[in-house]
Amino acid sequence: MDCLFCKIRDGQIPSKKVYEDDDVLAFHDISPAAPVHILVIPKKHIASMKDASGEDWALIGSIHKAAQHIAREQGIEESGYRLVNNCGPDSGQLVYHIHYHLLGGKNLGPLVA
Ligand code: D5M
Repeated sequence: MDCLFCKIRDGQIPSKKVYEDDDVLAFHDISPAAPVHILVIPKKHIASMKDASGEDWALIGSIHKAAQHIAREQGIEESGYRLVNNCGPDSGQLVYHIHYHLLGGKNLGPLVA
């Protein structure tokens, strides 16, 4: 399977890791849209949110838990942050391995300008 984030998970492509546990990995986005821009992914390959089912929902919870932890470590817990998942073409999803964008470190403004 030719998946960019599986290759990052497997260390075949370098990344700046900020968090890892048995189920979840997080690393800096290569093209940051905010002072803090971290991608939080399940280690399991799930292409998109529309493909999640069954035991995957526990993984989604683990991603949110990891994001809370990372936000605290990054010092953006009090100022606030945004946790975004893109699903499918209209969302602009580019990498088909579920990921959440953790964005913060500035006032992000309204979601849709
Ligand atoms: O977001 C996919 C995100 O993945 C986008 O913000 C760029 C990021 N990206 C692409 N390649 C890399 C590497 N190699 N390291 C880190 N981040 C990367 P989407 O929601 O699919 O549009």
